[in-house]
Amino acid sequence: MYTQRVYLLSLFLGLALSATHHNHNLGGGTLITDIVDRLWINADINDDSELSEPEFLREFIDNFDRDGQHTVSETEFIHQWSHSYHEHKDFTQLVFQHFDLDGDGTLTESDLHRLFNHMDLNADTQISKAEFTTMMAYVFGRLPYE
Ligand SMILES: [Ca+2]
Ligand SMILES: [Ca+2]
Ligand SMILES: [Ca+2]
Repeated sequence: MYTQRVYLLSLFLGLALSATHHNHNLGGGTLITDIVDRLWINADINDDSELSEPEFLREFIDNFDRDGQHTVSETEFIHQWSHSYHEHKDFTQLVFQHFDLDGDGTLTESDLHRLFNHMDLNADTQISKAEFTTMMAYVFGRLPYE
């Protein structure tokens, strides 16, 4: 009886672990969809379930920029992102590298303008939750498995 219970428990844990992998779990029960939900609450100022470019710039430049230079360093980004969304540092670094399109180590309006157009898959000048989730899942897919 005891052996059977241990067997069932390990079977359950094995299933739970493989399920979390498929659900893009980032530790502490955080899923990409949770991050996008939280981001929307912060960034979607007019509450229309879409991110306009001004909303997007406001969220990632004004909100992340701590020294008022209107640019965001990797340190500022990791600090604010882990504070607002989750603390998986490897993933946060990949998100930063994905956002920093010209690869100079700083996020500027020019990076985010280009990123916005990349993410806007249906070219309606708005980022939907689905478009944002697609981008996040793409970045997550680049995370090396531990
Ligand atoms: Ca909006
Ligand atoms: Ca840059
Ligand atoms: Ca769109």
